[in-house]
Amino acid sequence: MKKISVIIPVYNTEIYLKNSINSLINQTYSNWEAVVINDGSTDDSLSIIREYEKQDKRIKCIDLKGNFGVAYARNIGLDSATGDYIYFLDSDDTLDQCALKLLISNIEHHDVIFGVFNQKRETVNLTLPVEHSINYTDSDLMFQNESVLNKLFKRELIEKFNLRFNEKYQIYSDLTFLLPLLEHLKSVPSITGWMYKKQWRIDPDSPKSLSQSDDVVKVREYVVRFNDLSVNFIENPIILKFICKQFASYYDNYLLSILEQENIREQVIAELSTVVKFIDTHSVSIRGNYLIKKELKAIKNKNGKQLSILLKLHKFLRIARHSLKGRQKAYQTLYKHVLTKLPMQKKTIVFESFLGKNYSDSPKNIYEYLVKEKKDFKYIWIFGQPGKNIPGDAKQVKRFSFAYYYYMARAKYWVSNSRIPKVLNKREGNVYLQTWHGTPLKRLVFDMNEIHSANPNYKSDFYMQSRRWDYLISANSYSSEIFSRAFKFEKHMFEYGYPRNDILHSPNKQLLMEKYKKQLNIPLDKKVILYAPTWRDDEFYKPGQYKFTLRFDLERLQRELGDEYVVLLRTHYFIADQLDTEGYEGFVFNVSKYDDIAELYLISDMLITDYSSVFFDFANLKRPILFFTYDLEKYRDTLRGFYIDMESELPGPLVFTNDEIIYSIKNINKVQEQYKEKYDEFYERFCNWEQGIASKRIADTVFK
Ligand code: C2G
Repeated sequence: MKKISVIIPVYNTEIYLKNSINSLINQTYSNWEAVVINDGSTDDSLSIIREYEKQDKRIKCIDLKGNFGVAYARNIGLDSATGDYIYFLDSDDTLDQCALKLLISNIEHHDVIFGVFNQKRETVNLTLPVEHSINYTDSDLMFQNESVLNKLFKRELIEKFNLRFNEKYQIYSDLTFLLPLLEHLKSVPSITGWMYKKQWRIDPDSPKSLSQSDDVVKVREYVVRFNDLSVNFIENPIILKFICKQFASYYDNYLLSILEQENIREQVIAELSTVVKFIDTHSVSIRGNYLIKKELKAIKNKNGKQLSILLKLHKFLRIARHSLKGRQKAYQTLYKHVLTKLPMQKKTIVFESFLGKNYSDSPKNIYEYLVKEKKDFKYIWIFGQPGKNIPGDAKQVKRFSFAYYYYMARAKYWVSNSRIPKVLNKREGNVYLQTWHGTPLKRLVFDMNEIHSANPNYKSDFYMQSRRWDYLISANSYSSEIFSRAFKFEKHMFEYGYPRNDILHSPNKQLLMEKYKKQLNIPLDKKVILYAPTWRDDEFYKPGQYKFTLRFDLERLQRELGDEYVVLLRTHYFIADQLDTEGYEGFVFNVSKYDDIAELYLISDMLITDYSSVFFDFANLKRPILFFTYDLEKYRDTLRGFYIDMESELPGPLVFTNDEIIYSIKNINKVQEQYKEKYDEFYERFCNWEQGIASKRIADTVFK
């Protein structure tokens, strides 16, 4: 077995480093050594490396005692590597468990082999045998991304060409290592299959990576490097042509967007003009359309005015091309460039609850308060399926239709209980009331360590979307503290309880209960058990569509409890699976599609849930609650982690089997007695802000 030296430069990556090194330790190919170079980190990175060094003798730590840059750190790594092959890994990135095995078993007699990056930013989980294919490509492809990552080099090759990184450059040093190989390598094998996952540091917490450096600094270094290379290789037409072509794609992929920033445009033009002049005088023809050629000419002549006109035209064409990609893209383009530029409708409020799935939750109560008070506003409700029977004269609009984008763009007010899609940037003057949808039990966003959900960019997306919120509603002081931290929310928090719970304190409770029971055809002489579980982050078909398996033994429940009770089954709005209740008509009612769960609370004598926030709301009624937590360990220890101790702080017992459920229901009075004290404490802690007037207090403040 040949040995691979994996060179890992580290600078302040304590939050990613463990994942990165673990991904190496988990490799199916075991003959590797890691040379981990600490480049003067000021965080905890060094002690993390030292810890790994102690545990695994394949890991060697070199502490540079200062910050010398990634090029220097990698060179030091090369000097002390002893393997037959060299592989570079960045200390925030991770490898699929089969990465090294795939590379080494396919390199054969070649000097280099490379793999592709995981561009889609999805978590990879390859297992052997892996679906991959080997291509033998023109070596250009291996140089185009100008990166040494995910390439396995024979060490002999590195020695033969004395390959080193030029330490003059902070950001763009990789190409200086690779360039000497350009003429030597004719055809290089590459492997498809995502084996290297780049960490995108968009979370506000993460220290920025080198590629996220200041734009002007980046351009300046690029230009210096271009000039250096063009001088060094002036006699070498192949390399000259290559660096000119690279400049063209750098322009297209990066510089174009930089030049759109007016505040730095002049500086960037000044930097770039020498490069364009060079390309021109050496008459290298570079790829690019007519406009790009005109733009480069304007840059060469330092003609900022002309460049600005050309860039506008270019942008317009790009937008037009983008909007031709489908109806949604066209609407989004219109939203961004046209609809949000129309005058704002100062008296329009858009409401949405649970992503348009139903007419419910705090947005509903706030809306109904405004309607009842005959306030002078125009109301829009967003639904997946409009045509609902709702009070007032709100216009119902289909989510993602043209009208949706139109009203989202023009309305001054947005009221929503969950996130609004990323593409809908908030326009200036818009006021966004985020009602949120529950007191948290499960850890939220920035309090979560790892993300198991279908969207691996959950944290960064959430951060971006929540910056738009102007107001947030909190139902208790416990929530306020968590929301400020876990959402990084610093604006105004309303602390009057949840508008959605106003109904639970309504003086007309009794009348309403009868009305809703009748509407659902529930026999008035039967007691009602509501089962409302939550969703599981790791059980999904695709984002927003989760699986759920019912663990209730309906047959037994009916046999043992059917004379006295009926059961309402209510899945979470993320659940795509339909529950099969055939044969249990009259005993089981599937209310998963019922609009507002608060009305179900009202008619229920008892709640069974798991880790859903529903119990915080239901507790307002002071009725018994059971917790059917058959997967407690997984949920608590792997998926989310909880804010409160399920074993000691809940207002009801944890039950794990159908036996226990039936026993507890049959002895519900005893259960209530046992939990009386805990229930009172719980009520005091989580429900004592609720007075039934949250909708009024909030609406009167926000909508003027
Ligand atoms: N809900 C429902 N039916 C269920 C579960 C939940 O109608 N079976 C509604 C309730 O209004 C509940 C809300 O959706 O309060 C949120 O559901 P959770 O199960 O708590 O899960 P989640 O959507 O992840 O929100 O701070 C709250 C958390 O973010 C939880």
